[in-house]
Amino acid sequence: MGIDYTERIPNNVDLAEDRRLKRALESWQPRFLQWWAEMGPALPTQDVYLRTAVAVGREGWAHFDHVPLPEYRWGIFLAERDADRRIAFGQHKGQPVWQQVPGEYRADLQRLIVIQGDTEPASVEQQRRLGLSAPSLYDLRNLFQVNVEEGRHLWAMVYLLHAYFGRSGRDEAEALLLRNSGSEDSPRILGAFNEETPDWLSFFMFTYFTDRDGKYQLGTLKESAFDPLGRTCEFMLKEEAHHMFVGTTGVDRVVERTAQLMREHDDDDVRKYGGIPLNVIQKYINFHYSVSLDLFGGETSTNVANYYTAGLKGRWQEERRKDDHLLTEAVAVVPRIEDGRLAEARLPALTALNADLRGEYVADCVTGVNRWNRILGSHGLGPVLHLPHVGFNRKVGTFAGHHVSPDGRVLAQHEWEAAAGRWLPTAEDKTHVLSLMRPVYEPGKIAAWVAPPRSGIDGRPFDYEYVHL
Ligand code: BYC
Ligand code: FE
Ligand code: FE
Repeated sequence: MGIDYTERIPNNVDLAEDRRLKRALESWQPRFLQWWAEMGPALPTQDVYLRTAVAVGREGWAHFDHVPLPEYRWGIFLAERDADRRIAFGQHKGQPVWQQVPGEYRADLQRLIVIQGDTEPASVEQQRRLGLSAPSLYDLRNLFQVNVEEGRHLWAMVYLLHAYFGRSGRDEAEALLLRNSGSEDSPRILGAFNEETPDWLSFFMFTYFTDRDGKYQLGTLKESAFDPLGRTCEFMLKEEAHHMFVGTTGVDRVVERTAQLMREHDDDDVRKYGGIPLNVIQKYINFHYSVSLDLFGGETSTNVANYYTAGLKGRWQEERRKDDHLLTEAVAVVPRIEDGRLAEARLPALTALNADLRGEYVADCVTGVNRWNRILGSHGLGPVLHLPHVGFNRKVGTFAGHHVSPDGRVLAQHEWEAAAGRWLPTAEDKTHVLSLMRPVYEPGKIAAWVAPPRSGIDGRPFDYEYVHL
């Protein structure tokens, strides 16, 4: 089905056929736009070179053009329906997927959708001020592209809430605009989404590590027996690939620039040459990785076991797994702390599914670190960058309340306090990084702390006017 752009809300869900739903969403739309005006990008711009979805299939799904940000066509785009699709796991395995929400799973499904929906506008709020210090027009454009798509991901969840959850769904859709990142009274739901993203190194780390949690969570919701959720997540994942790209290549370019400066001056402390030292990059990795690990929930969780058995949330690449997809007998090994030491526990695999997904995520994160070390290697440096132990700096799950060093030793409180500044960004590190954040808005120019990208967007050169201020 094509996307209907003649409607006030572009969509491929036949919104025109459902007047009540259309009216409800059209009354939410101005509230969304008001939220965008108040909490979205703080830098005023004329227009931005953005991609907009024009189809949901494999080929040529996006169209690029200069668009004034508030006129971006946020819409509702679900991946194509597969009429033969069957539930791939859990107690309803083999049955046709659901086009409606079964009464007994209503509360759980709504909760998953609300948690997913809450993260999307949260990230826009966190990134609100970054436009004021963009290192280039190319980067500024990528920031705004990520922002409009996170806004669209909010639309994706709000559509489900309005279309399938009645009154309480509409109330939750309203509440998604009322909680705010970092707010004292009504914060966002998950920890990482109340942290600050005050500088561009944080932004690149966030899009690498935290958007990547999004990729894995969406991957599990894509498997859902509730077909509209599965289809909406499938299309979101397509957009998500660009967010991963921004993070991966963003950190690449910081590492590249740091390596150049280290070689040029034969000095590790590149601060005096306007760069970001490797040990500071490592601390930012440690921070963003550990808060993102918290997003997977506890290593043992009855919530996740129930979601799986009910068919609401599957595993990463569920259909490629070679087991019974029920996990009633299976056992998994998860880390834990026992008598002040790291140990392992054997548990029913069903209750360990958060740890299973986290394992997939960690393996993916390793590829980024390898890549950054290869960049260092090409300058005759390193490898020095690494991921800290999964127990490092954790607030959720088995490691919460313990102190674990990056190399995996359980520490006493005083040992942690004495060493934390070597592992996590200090006030001094943050001040230095912030001091480098001065906007560069001239086409083809770039800030001194980051290397230019290898190529532009949509075949355009780096010096293209991606944003008109
Ligand atoms: N912060 O049973 P447990 C994205 C709560 S990112 C605060 O282990 P469960 C994006 C938990 O809710 C992807 N609270 O948790 C990225 C539970 O509360 P209750 C977002 C937390 O349910 C970048 C209690 O602690 N999508 O898309 O197994 C930019 C016990 O926990 C946290 C999803 O997360 C935390 N970090 O798993 C833009 C998918 N962690 O029940 C967008 C939907 C746990 O005691 N969510 N708690 O009140 C889920 O699948 C699950 O809710 C979670 C938690 C994986 C988050
Ligand atoms: Fe998203
Ligand atoms: Fe994203």
